[in-house]
Amino acid sequence: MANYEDLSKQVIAGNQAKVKELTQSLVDGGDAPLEIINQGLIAGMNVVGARFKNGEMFVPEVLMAAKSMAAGIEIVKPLIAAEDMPSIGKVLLGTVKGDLHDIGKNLVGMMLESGGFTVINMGIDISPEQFVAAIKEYKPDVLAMSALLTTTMLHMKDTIELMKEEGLADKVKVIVGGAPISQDFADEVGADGFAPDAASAVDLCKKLLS
Ligand code: B1M
Repeated sequence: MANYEDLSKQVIAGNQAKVKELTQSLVDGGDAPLEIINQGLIAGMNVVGARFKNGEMFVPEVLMAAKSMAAGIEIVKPLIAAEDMPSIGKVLLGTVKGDLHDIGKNLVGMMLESGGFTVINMGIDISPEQFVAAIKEYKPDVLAMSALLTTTMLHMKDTIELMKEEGLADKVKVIVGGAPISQDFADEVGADGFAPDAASAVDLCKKLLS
């Protein structure tokens, strides 16, 4: 008989096939979809987040775990009404204008989803105007911007300035991250927070929305 602990362990191990098998077995056994998500899939990902933060797990393993969790969610999702899908907030995510790096940004997105957030991932090379238009369209709780280049990180400031001009700055929390970004830089550009890694980004969003 499959159980939540086994499922969590397979998420942590990044074993997609096993996660699918155990999730399906729990579904067939009549377990509630939200219990499978919260007690099995998300519980496993929470362990991954903590281990990643402590340097006990590394990027490839975290990506495998996140993909495994997503594979489990895919099985359970059709059984849940859209409005019942657990979401603790909506995050609009993108890499800034002129910047094509997306590995870290996607990791942040996966960890946020694993942590219970709804994520709208806009992709790469997103201009301040595109961010602002998407804020108006999707009304997120948090705007999360990633930059990997010292030449592109200044677009974070441009985006925040444009949000201020459009009267959106008080409505949406802004977090920034990426290899060249620091807390000092975040303070300088007027962001609400900085996260050095994907797991910290989840904690930061939870803190900002609490
Ligand atoms: Co580029 N690149 N790259 N590159 N690249 C760097 C960033 C660089 C440091 C390499 C170097 O010179 N040592 C350097 C930047 C120098 C600088 O600006 N100071 C550099 C350069 C110069 C360039 C080009 C200009 C090279 C050229 O063409 N001459 C060019 C620029 C293209 C462009 O963007 N316009 C370029 C291109 C590329 C590739 C396309 C080849 C490829 C990107 C592929 C892709 O992303 N799909 C690439 C790669 C892979 C790298 C390195 C090697 C690795 C980046 C990476 O994915 N790291 C990188 C060197 C390095 O960082 N060691 C480098 C793994 C990833 C998990 O980490 O993205 O830091 P990272 O994300 C972390 C945290 O930063 C944080 O969480 C993640 C971990 O948990 N984080 C956030 C990230 N975003 C966050 C957002 C948050 C919170 C946390 O909240 C919103």
